This record gives sequence, structure tokens and C-alpha cells, in this order.
Amino acid sequence: MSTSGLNMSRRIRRTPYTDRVEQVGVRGFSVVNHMLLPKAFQPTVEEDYWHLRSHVQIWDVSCQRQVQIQGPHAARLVQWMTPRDIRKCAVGQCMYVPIVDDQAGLLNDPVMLKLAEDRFWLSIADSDLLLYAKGLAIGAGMDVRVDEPDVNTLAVQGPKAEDLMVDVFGPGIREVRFFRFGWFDFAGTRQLIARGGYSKPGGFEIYLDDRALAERLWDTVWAAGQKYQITPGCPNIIDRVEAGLLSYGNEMTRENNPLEISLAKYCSLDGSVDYIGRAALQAIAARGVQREIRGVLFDGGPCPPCAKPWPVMVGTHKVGQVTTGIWSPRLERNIGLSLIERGFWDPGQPVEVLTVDGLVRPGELCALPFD
Ligand code: THG
Repeated sequence: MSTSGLNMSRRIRRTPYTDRVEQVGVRGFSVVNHMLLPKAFQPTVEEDYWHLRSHVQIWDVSCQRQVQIQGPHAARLVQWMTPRDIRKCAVGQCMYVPIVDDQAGLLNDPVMLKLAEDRFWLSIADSDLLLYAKGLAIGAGMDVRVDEPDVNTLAVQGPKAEDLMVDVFGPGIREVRFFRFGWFDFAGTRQLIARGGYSKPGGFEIYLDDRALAERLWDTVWAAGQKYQITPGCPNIIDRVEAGLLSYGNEMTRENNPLEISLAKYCSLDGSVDYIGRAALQAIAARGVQREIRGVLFDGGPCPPCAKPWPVMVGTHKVGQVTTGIWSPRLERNIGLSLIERGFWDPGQPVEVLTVDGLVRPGELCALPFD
């Protein structure tokens, strides 16, 4: 049996936008949180990339499911799950929050939205965080409700996103600061719109909470976007790697701690907040991390798709592995993300990348983001 075709079933959830995505010519899907995520539209990922940098795109990112935590102990539960100090988070604010287990291993890296003092959404990457949160809440006897509301997020990304969003939702859109959100009218309902998104140009994310309005929302944004040359899109691998945006399951798994993937700035280590994994994380910090995430620039012409990690070598010693690699048409080199062993992680360090096509590709390390 071929692995190139995905066999659909109810377990692989469609989104309320999937019909529209198919109508505008999606060329394939990935599955995230048991839900379809479009992977490509234009003839090539490179065309998608150039378009995203100059115009505006509409992305079905419904797979960014919300783990909703509400009730008297909601803030306590969320703080228990993350090393990031959330005490200063205001209602209407988003925070990128690593979630770690008792060993400080990463379980997810969601965007947290504080909807009220006693109500949070964790907009998750690809792992079943709902079950973990439920387990903690039940096990600790907390007074919270944990569920997955039927919120289906539509991202509007690219330099023209703000003008387009103003046309649809009004001038109040301009007042929404980065990683903040506001409530805007759509078809007589109030919808949450945040500034942010999984791209370097950025934009907005519409957290639509009524699936009956999904196609109407898609069609409205699509129609308003015509004068901005809108196209359907999806998280773009070239843009993501250039921006140094990490992907759970690719650059990080439970084998990694937040310190080695440059998330120390989101970790409280001074003992002022209590969370699962604090002692483990403090011990790692005291010892010093043994590897760190870096960019890898490498040659040999456009690399093949990185379906499994490629060894990064210094001489005969494996110092890391490229977990995502792609040709950058702007930098005119291959770019990759890799954890690199201590002692070898200085920018400029010469390396060789062993790609799946059998080539030994010379290159060097750099700091993130690329540029
Ligand atoms: N949007 C939403 N949910 C998501 C993603 C998203 N969940 C899964 C995945 N993407 C989470 N990963 C990231 C990684 C980085 C950022 C957002 C989501 C990001 N970080 C900012 C930065 O690096 O500059 C700032 C973080 C901060 O200040 O707290 O944007 O894309 N809804």
C-alpha cells in the first residue's frame, strides 16, 4: 500500500472549511490533532512563499484546537502546566506557553488566550493536551471544566492582512496589538480576533465559534480579499524555517526541554511560581543544557523533502540532525533547523548534512531566525 494517499475516515476530522479548501484546489493535507490541515495550493511551495511575503492568504488552521479550561481553579491549572509565569497575563492577551511534564519534557507549545480571569484557551500544537489537562484536573480534584469547544480558526496572513481585515471587521482591527485579541461583529455574532499567526509577515487569527457560519466567513474574507490578490494558503515551510518558528513533533518532542529550544525566556526558574517539572527544569538549568537549536545553511542544490531527520556531522562525529530542511529561494541556499550538541553550536561552525539522496552537503551553523 502506498503512503502517499491518505485514507479518510471519521477519525480524521474534516473542518467546516474543508469543502471550500477543496473547491479552491488544495493539493494535499497533513493531519494535526486528528484534523485536516491543508499543505499546498499553488503549483509550488515557493510560489506560496513569495505570495505570502507580498500579499495576503487565507488559511484553514482549525486543527489548532482549543483546550478550554474554565472555573474557579482555571488559572491554577494552567499555571501548573507551564513554566511561563502567567500571573501578569491580562484578559485579552495571548502568551506562547511551553507545556512540560514532570521531567521538563515538552508536551506541547500552545498559544494561551486569557478570555476571563477564570477562562483560558490553549490553542494547541499536535498532541492530545486535552487528555493531559483532564487527567490533572480530575486527579487533583480541581474545580474546573476542561473541554474542546467547536472553535475553528481561520488565519489571515501576509502584509495586506490588516487592510483586508479592516474592510471586513472595521477600523477597530488596527487597535489590536500583537498577541492581543478583541471581539468583533460577524453576522450578528461576536467573534474573537487575535493579531498573530504562524508566519513571519503575521496577520490575524479569527477564532470562529459557530461552525454554521464557517463558509459565510470564508466567502466574506475571500470576496473582500480579491482586491488584495488573496489566495488560499497554509503554514509555509520556507517562511516558517526562515522565521525560526518551531513545530511540535518535528523540532521538539517529549525528549526535549524548553531551555534547549530557546524558550528559556518563557520559563520562570526563580521559584516564584509553582508548576509541574520545575525541579527538573531548575536542575537542567543548573547543569547547563547539552544541546541547543540552531539554523543550518547548506549547499549542494535544492534538497529533497525532509521526511526523516538528516545527520549533521562535524568530521565523523554526529552533532545533530536536521528535522526540517528546505531550499530558500530568497537566500538561495538550503536552510534547516537542528538541535546541536554543546561544543559545536557556535554560529559559523562548519558542518556536513547527510541528506536522504546520499549527498554529503557542506554548510555552516547560524543563529535563528535566518537572515
Ligand atoms: N497560532 C495559534 N495556535 C498555535 C499556533 C499559531 N498553536 C500551535 C502552534 N502555532 C504553536 N507555535 C507557535 C510558535 C510561535 C508563535 C506562535 C505559535 C509566535 N511567537 C512569537 C514570536 O516568536 O515572536 C511571540 C510569542 C510571545 O510573545 O509570547 O508567534 O500560530 N493560535
